[in-house]
Amino acid sequence: MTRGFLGLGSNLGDKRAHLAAALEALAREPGIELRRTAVFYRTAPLGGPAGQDWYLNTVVEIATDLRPLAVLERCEAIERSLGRVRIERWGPRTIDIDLLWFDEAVEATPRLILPHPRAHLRSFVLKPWHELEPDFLLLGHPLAYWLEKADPLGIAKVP
Ligand code: A4P
Ligand code: MG
Repeated sequence: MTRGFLGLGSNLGDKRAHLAAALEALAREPGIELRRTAVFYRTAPLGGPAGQDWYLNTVVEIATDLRPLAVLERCEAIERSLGRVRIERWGPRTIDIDLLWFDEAVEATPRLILPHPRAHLRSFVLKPWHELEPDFLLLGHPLAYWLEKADPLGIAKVP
């Protein structure tokens, strides 16, 4: 089994419900074992259109025998299934699922880059990830090292 981490984010509508639905879908997904979920963080939007709403972000640990590209495809299918139900046309996305890191996997195609090229720069990823696994080494450094250098975005744990 390969171990991996996924980052989830929602900034439209009932964000908590979208994250919960995505987590349920991941847990149901054949071939993917959802192991641990960090708490949800309310985070200030990084980039994107001005006036964009705040995000709810979290990170999960999974175990799988699927290849990373297959996991990406499953995650995209989950994004689509959630979006189809309730998204406005052309509106911001209800759920974004990023592959952050997979055991030893290094990929660099336009379709999939691993480890995720921006994960180490983003406190909305690093904070929940650090909570799940404080000793994890990303690109040779502990998450706390990256967290110190990351964007100083407003971030608050959601009770
Ligand atoms: N792709 C390549 N590597 C990966 C990977 N490791 N995981 C490709 C997921 N996708 C990967 O992604 C665009 C393309 O990246 C896909 O075709 C995929 O094959 P997308 O999810 O369709 O689009 P996106 O997420 O809007 O674009 P992008 O550039 O990935 O944006 P980010 O970096 O994900 O940023 N602020 C806060 N506070 N919280 C957030 O969650 N998220 C974003 C989106 C911006 N600001 C945010 C947050
Ligand atoms: Mg993305």
